[in-house]
Amino acid sequence: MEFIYSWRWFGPNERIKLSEIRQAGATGIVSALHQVPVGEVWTEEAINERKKMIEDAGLTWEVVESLPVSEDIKRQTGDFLKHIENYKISVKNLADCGITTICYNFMPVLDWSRTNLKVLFRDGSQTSGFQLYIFAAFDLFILKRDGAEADYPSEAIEKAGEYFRALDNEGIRHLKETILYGLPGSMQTYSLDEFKGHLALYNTIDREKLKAHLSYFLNQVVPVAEECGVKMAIHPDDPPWNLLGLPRIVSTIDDLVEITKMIDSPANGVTLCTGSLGVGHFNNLTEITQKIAPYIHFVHLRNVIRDSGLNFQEETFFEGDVDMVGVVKELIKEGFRRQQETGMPCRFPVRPDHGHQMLDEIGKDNYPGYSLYGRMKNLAEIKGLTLGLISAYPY
Ligand code: DNO
Repeated sequence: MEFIYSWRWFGPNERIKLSEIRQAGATGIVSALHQVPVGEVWTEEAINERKKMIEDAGLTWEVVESLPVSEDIKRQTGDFLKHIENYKISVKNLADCGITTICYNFMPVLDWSRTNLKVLFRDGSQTSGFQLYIFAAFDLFILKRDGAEADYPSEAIEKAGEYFRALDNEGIRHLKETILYGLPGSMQTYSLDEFKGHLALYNTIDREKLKAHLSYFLNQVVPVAEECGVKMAIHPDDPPWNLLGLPRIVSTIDDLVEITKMIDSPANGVTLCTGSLGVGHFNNLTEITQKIAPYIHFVHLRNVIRDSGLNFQEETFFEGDVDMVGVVKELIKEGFRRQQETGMPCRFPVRPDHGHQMLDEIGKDNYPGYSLYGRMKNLAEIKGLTLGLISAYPY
């Protein structure tokens, strides 16, 4: 069994170039056509154009992250039927162009969320973090969401008040931007009013309803994916709990198991993201990996520290609450199991996820977390760990 050492590239407008990614040690690219509006078809022509760029640089493109699911599909409003039909066409087009795996998420409105995108790390590099009281300060005093008090423990509310009172206008603007920033995935930045409007559209959608919408989507799209040999891989929520009254349904082992049962198909799978799931103190990543192993089609590896008060910070690869060795061992066991079952080589696409901002990249512009050096370091650690553990198999 082997891993495809991959790297997320946002396309030709990104500062980090394919030639640098190749030197960083990746062979596979994970990319998306961010220029296509959500809900529209990815044409074969546009896919092939991106593919050619990647292959001309000596790399391969097998994984898409993400083929985005529109808000209409998540809410079942407006053009959702049209968007689902378009999604199916995009899946077919991607398959025809040689893509094997499609990562997507089902998080309403926001993709991943942080309260600080430039935490000064103990070694002088920068990382990102989430403090519940800071998030509460945004929710209670900037967004002023109805009923927000009920979502936070009283200590967090008290600390949020102190924190907010000490902020000047610049501090308020910065917090607002950090939370509403179009983080990669959604790529959308909202004004406060637009954001409120989007939240309001979920007023009548609770977890059960959102799950029903995901199930409907999967029952439409997965058969198409199965027929053309593509694997769908849902990305977990980051962080894995409800935010701002929005339901999140891909957060725990129970959620993941439930999703794999929404439609029984080899094409209905999961992206194992150790960071997103790992910030939940209730999630044990080794156990999760073991339990859902047959459904894992794509892997994001990064480490985090978290506490039971829903605070967390991104860590270096081996120093954190996620047992990377334990997780990778489970993946390798699964890889060998698949080989046994199918008689075919198993290749797991894996990528470093967010890296620290470090060395002379501090102050340079890139999507938060998507640094060159920090990810290069993580990729080297991933390679060493996986190759060592593969050679030590069986355990
Ligand atoms: C953050 C990423 C997410 C992820 C999407 C997948 O860095 O892990 O933005 O790409 O949620 O759809």
